Amino acid sequence: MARKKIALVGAGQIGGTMALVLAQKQLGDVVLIDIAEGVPQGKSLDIMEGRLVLGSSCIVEGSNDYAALKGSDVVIVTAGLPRKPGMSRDDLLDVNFGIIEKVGKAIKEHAPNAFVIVVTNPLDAMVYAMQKISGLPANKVVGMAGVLDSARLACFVAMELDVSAEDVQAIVMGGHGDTMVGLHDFCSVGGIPLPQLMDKATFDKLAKRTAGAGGEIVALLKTGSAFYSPGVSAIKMAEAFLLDKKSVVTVAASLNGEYGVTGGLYCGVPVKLGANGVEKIFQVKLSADEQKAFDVSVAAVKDLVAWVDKKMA
Ligand code: A3D
Repeated sequence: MARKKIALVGAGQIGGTMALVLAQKQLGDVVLIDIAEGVPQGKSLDIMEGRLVLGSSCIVEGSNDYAALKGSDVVIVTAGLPRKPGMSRDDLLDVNFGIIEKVGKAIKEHAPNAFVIVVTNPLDAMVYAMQKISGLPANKVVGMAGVLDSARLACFVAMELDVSAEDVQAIVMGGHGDTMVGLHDFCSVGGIPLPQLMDKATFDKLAKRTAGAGGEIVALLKTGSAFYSPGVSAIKMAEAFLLDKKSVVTVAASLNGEYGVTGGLYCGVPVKLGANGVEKIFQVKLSADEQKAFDVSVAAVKDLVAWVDKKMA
């Protein structure tokens, strides 16, 4: 059986990280695509030359031509500008929409059967635009944010309790912005419900840090945003699709009535990811306060999507 093909559109910090991790995991052959001449070629050649040491036989190529998308099973899109200190994700809306428009048209032309994972910010609005522009079915177009936001919350819970991060289950729903909602009752540590180990006030502090975690890293790096953890989070989603894992993860998915959200608006909710993309959206029972916080988060996404709809009209 031929190897799977994974296209990474955007060969910057996240794209380069993902190419290396994909080669290590040998999930398929990789093509890095970017408008910057030489960058995708240079990064792919660098990884190719490390394959003996990595113990990998994957082919990693670089291109400046969207036609290289042809035959891709998975496309992960990070093309776009990252934040600089003081910027919110929403400040990227105008410039990154123009980029998603070009990439979405290219996916429609060259890779209409792919599973598409959008990482470009502002995430929920960009994945919504991608689905509309590419015309791909909504179950095959998702946004990466919940996997990362949940991993960040799990990290902070693990640090607070001095336990292994891999034993913490956490869930963050809503839009990928300051209004994202961490769910105390849905977290657990080695199977123990978190409320038995941590009071709500402490949890709320960690959930607040999670909502600002991207900005915390931007302020430290000064020249860009987080890339290692976003990269591995997107790969987890690609892996769920490629290996038909039926993984239960939080992703930005198209909602049509779930949680009272309509119109194909994208927002972070728990789903089952497998060979058919989003195979199920889980509708968990939220408390009145959680639902209220989720609604506020959805309203923030709606504002951005209204801008996108106007641009596409
Ligand atoms: P960066 O290292 O700047 O890489 C972006 C790459 O996109 C650059 O190499 C550009 O040349 C390339 N590019 C620009 N326009 C095009 C185009 N039309 N076609 C192809 N390539 C193009 O950024 P990064 O990798 O650090 O971040 C990429 C995006 O991910 C940004 O929008 C970030 O805000 C976003 N991001 C999202 C999360 C989430 O959790 C959702 C986390 C971190 C970063």
